[in-house]
Amino acid sequence: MFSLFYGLWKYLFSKTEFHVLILGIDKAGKTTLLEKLKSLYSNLEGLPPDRIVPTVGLNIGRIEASNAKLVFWDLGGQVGLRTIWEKYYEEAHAIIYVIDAACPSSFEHSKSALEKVLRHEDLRGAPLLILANKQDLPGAVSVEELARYLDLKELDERLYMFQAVSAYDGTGVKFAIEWLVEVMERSKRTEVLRIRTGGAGHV
Ligand SMILES: Nc1nc2c(ncn2[C@@H]2O[C@H](COP(=O)(O)OP(=O)(O)OP(=O)(O)O)[C@@H](O)[C@H]2O)c(=O)[nH]1
Ligand SMILES: [Mg+2]
Repeated sequence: MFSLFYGLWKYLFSKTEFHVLILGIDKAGKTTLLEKLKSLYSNLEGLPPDRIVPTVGLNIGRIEASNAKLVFWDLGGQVGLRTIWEKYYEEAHAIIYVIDAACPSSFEHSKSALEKVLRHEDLRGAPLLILANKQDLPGAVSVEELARYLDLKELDERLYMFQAVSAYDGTGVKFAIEWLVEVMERSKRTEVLRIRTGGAGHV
């Protein structure tokens, strides 16, 4: 009887905590996305876009979505700041890679930065969500076009998805997060991190 109660209690109250890295080159829209996530999923009002400045350190956001606790780590995308990204790789369950879909001149740069991320050993098996951001702008390319352009070879057996979003108005964001939670819950990497930290519900 006790174990039944305990099982129920665990089911209701212990939610896995997932660490999600938000990466991408500068001005892709990472912090705007983080603030939108806070507005969409918590009763905190995220910062409005006109108050967001380029990120130098780290912004952290915590939300609950699809019955899971998510901790987002949003890092600065300027060239000189990207060496900091690696420090967070080992503990990340998944990666959100944000691309300014309305700025084709930045695609090459974005592609090479992403390829470097995907080659890193510490991110092996981490699910990848690639966001074609700024869909509210008239010149934004579709996910199909972006995927064709990126032509990624490093994906191996990684779970990944392209999704069109606007961090401004929130289009596509909830769908993308639902997918992310679902794949993190069944990814081998989550299991590996859980074993490494010796946690049951908490990773
Ligand atoms: N129209 C439009 N503009 C956006 C969107 N997302 C971000 N922006 C704008 O793009 C610019 C850069 O946004 P940030 O969120 O600061 O970009 P970032 O990726 O965090 O940049 P770093 O912190 O320098 O790495 C800002 O002027 C934002 O208002 C979007 O979905 N639509
Ligand atoms: Mg930023």
